[in-house]
Amino acid sequence: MREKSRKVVIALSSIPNTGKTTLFNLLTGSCQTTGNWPGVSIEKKIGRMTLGEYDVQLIDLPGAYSLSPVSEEERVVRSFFLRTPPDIVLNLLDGRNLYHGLGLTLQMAMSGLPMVVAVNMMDEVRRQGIDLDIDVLAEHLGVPVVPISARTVEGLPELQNALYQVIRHPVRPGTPHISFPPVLEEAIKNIARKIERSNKGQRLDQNFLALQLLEDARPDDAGQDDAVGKALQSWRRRVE
Ligand SMILES: Nc1nc2c(ncn2[C@@H]2O[C@H](COP(=O)(O)OP(=O)(O)OP(=O)(O)O)[C@@H](O)[C@H]2O)c(=O)[nH]1
Ligand SMILES: [Mg+2]
Repeated sequence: MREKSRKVVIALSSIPNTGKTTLFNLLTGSCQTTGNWPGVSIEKKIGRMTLGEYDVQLIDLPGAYSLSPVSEEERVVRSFFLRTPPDIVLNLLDGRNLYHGLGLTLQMAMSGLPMVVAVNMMDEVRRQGIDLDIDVLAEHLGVPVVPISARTVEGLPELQNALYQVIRHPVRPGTPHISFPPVLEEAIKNIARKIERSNKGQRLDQNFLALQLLEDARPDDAGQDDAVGKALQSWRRRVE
């Protein structure tokens, strides 16, 4: 963590329509700037907030179902994570339909970045009599999970406290291992090694970054060097 300046970047990420912007407004109040993401007409919102002694920059990402880019929003989110990984991910789930968002949550966990999960819409969850086991979710994901309602402000101090604790003690989520066909496993291992040597892996899990780069057609996506680019090209041919 950036101890000296005590500046921390937290990215707010989820599938569309889970309440990111509502929560973002709640957390950052009037300390916001808006612009556009590079090259697209999608709004970029950055806000400031204080957590204890930390000066936090909160980034409100567009909604994305996964990091495999299908929509323009997903391309923005993917490029953000690969090029400028934040210190912490605040992943939001809609408590009325948890499973819908868990695919992205899993990818976020695989990124290796420290993460806090907030289960939003708890007012509706309660009204509809939905039974959620937050502890089981936290146990499976290996990260703090906080039930909140961005509408009624329920759970806000608990969420702020969870974020503060993760800033102070950034635990990487236990990156879940997903088995791929042997050729893909080999490709990931090989590319991850090249990334490690090039020192451009930053805070991201190298296997995660290798898989992401392998998946996308543009090898220059994360500003990788030549050796990584070449490995990507040849492995992509073999995998295909
Ligand atoms: N009942 C209830 N509604 C909420 C809550 N949080 C947000 N909403 C509503 O959910 C809708 C979507 O909220 P947004 O904040 O725009 O969601 P978002 O994740 O930013 O959406 P995208 O940017 O399109 O991905 C809005 O109508 C909000 O008022 C909540 O805790 N409870
Ligand atoms: Mg939004």
